[in-house]
Amino acid sequence: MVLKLYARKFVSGGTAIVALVLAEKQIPFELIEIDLPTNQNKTPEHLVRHPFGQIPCIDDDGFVLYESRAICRYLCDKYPDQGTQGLYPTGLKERALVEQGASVELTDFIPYVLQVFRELYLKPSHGQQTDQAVVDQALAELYKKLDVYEVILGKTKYLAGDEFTLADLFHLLAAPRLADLGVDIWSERGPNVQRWWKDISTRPAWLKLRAEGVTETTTTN
Ligand SMILES: N[C@@H](CCC(=O)N[C@@H](CS)C(=O)NCC(=O)O)C(=O)O
Repeated sequence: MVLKLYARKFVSGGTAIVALVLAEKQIPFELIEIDLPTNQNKTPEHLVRHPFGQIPCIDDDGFVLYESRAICRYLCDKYPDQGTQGLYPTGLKERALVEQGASVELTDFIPYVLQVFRELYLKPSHGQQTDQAVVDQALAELYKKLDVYEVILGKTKYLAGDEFTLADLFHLLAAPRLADLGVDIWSERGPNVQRWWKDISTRPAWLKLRAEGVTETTTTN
């Protein structure tokens, strides 16, 4: 049975990275659209799939999984020999380096992006006022972290070595949100960070996804 992706067509957040792994790995899937504005993510039926009432989640022939980064890892492990290779290497040290980079994304990168997103998007859309001081502080902290990325990326092409891996790919989760808010965190960063960001954010599969939205493919090409 073809894998079911419960998500939105709109490329954003966790859906963005899961859809990108599906595209990079050329995995057929059916898109079951969950509409957030009408709270389809909070129905009893969806809460069985995702107890936090969120998207994305998958149903792979009865195996249900939520949390976008966990889904990406699962898909890479399940389909090692198709599509883009090396996203989640199996060698002990290679994988440890990917997990190191993935932890950095989760603890040193995305929390600051989410603070900015909360202030500039979520609060205004709930009638609350943006606290510009919080935005400025979050961006200042983020830039200090990206200065460290600059050092790392001066030594290797990507975060976990010289191959594109999930450690890099997970950073794309933030990209649509920042772009939609008109927040450019990249262009004044160091040359290595700029080179890396340009490289990962212009991958053909990512550009196609951004242009077309999440588009299911139920057969292998
Ligand atoms: N940590 C989760 C976050 C999922 C998440 O925040 N999903 C958002 C959409 S991008 C959502 O479902 N929001 C609705 C809600 O939380 O009620 C993941 O990476 O999958």
